[in-house]
Amino acid sequence: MSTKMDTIWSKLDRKSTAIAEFTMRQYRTRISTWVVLGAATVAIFLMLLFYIEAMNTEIEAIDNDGDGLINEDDIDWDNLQDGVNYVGEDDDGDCENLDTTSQRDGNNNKNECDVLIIVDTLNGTTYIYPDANVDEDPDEDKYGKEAGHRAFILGIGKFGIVYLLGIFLPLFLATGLIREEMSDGTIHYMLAKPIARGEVLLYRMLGYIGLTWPYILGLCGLMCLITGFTGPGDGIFRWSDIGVWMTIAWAAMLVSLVYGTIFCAFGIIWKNGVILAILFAAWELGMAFVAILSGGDSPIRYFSVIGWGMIIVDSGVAICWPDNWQLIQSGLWGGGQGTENFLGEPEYVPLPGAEPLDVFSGSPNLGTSSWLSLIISTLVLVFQGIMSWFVGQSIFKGKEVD
Ligand SMILES: [Ca+2]
Ligand SMILES: [Ca+2]
Ligand SMILES: [Ca+2]
Ligand SMILES: [Ca+2]
Repeated sequence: MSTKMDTIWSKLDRKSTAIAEFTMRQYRTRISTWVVLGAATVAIFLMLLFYIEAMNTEIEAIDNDGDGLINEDDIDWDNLQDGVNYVGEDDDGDCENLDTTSQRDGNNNKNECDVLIIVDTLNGTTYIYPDANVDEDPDEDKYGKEAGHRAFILGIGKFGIVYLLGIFLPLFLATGLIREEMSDGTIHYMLAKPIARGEVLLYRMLGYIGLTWPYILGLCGLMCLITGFTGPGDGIFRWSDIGVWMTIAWAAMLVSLVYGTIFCAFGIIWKNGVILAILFAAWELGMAFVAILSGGDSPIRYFSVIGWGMIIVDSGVAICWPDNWQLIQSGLWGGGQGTENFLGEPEYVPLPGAEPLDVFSGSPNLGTSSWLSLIISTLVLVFQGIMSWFVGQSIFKGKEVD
C-alpha cells in the first residue's frame, strides 16, 4: 500500500515539478520577465524616495493655541478603551493656573485639567471634551512623522503593492501562460503525456507563483528594512512594522495568484484575453477606491478580489498597530482648535499626516476579531483562486488545440 502511494506521489511530483520548472525556466530566459520585474521595482523605489525625503524634512511647528509658546503641550493620550476615558495632561500648567475649579474642569467630570473621551466602537464614533488649555499645542513634527510614516506604508502597501503590483505582474506574466503555448503549438508537448488539462493549468500557475511570490516577499522585506530604519521612533528599528509588511506581502501574494488564474483563463478563452484582463483590472481599481475611501464600510467591496486583500492588510494593522485609530483620532482633533460648522459641530484643524493616515487606514470590519478577519479573508481569496482554476480548466478542456 505504502509503495503504491509512493509511486503515485512520485509520479504526481515528477509531472508537477517538470511543468512548474519548465515554466520557471521559460520566465528566466525571457527578457520580458526581467523588464516587468525591473519596472515594478523601479516604480516602487521611486515612491520610496519621496518617503525618505519627507522623513528627513522637518515639519514646521505651529502655535496651535496662539499663546506665543510653541508645542508646549503635546497630546498625552494612552490606551483609549471603548466607553469613557479620562486622559490628557497639562504639560505647561496653563490649565492648572486657572483661577476657579469650574474653569479647570470645563468638561465637568470632577477631574481637573484632563480630556474626556467617549469612544463608541460599535458606531465608530469618538467624542472629545477637553478642559481648557489641555493638550492644546501638540508637536507637529513628532506627530507628522509618525502619521506620515504609517500613511506611506499603507498607501504604497495597499495601492502600490497589493493592487498595482497584484494586477501588473499577472497581466504580463500569467495571461499568456496557456495562451502562448496554444498559439505556438508547444502545448502539445505538455499534453503529450497522459495528464489532465486542469493539472497543466495548476502546474503552470505553480511555476508562476514560484517566480512572483519570492519577488513580492523580497520587495516587501526590503521596503520593511528601509522604512524600519528610516522611520521615526525611539528605537533603531521599527519592529512593530514587520507584521504590517508581512500582511501586505501576504495580501499581494494571494491577490496576484487570484488575478493570475483569472487572467490565464481569459487567455484560454480568447487570444486577446489581455483586453478582458484590463477590463477586469478597471473593475478592481474601482473596488480598490471603494475599499479605501469607505474606510472599510462598503459591502460592495466583497464582490471583488482587492477588497479582501485590503481586509488582510487592515487586520494586520489592527494586530500590529493597535494604537493606530487612537493616533488618527488625536491627529484629527489636533489640540481642539478650530471653528464650528453651520450645524454647531466642531471643525478641528488636523495635524499634518492625520488625514492621509485616516484615508489609508480601514477597519477590517467583518464583525470578528482581527485574527479571524485575517483568516476569513485569506480563505475567501484561496476560494476565489480555486474557483478561477476550476472555471479555467473547464474552458481549457473544451478548447480544440490544433
Ligand atoms: Ca502654544
Ligand atoms: Ca504645535
Ligand atoms: Ca475635567
Ligand atoms: Ca496646557
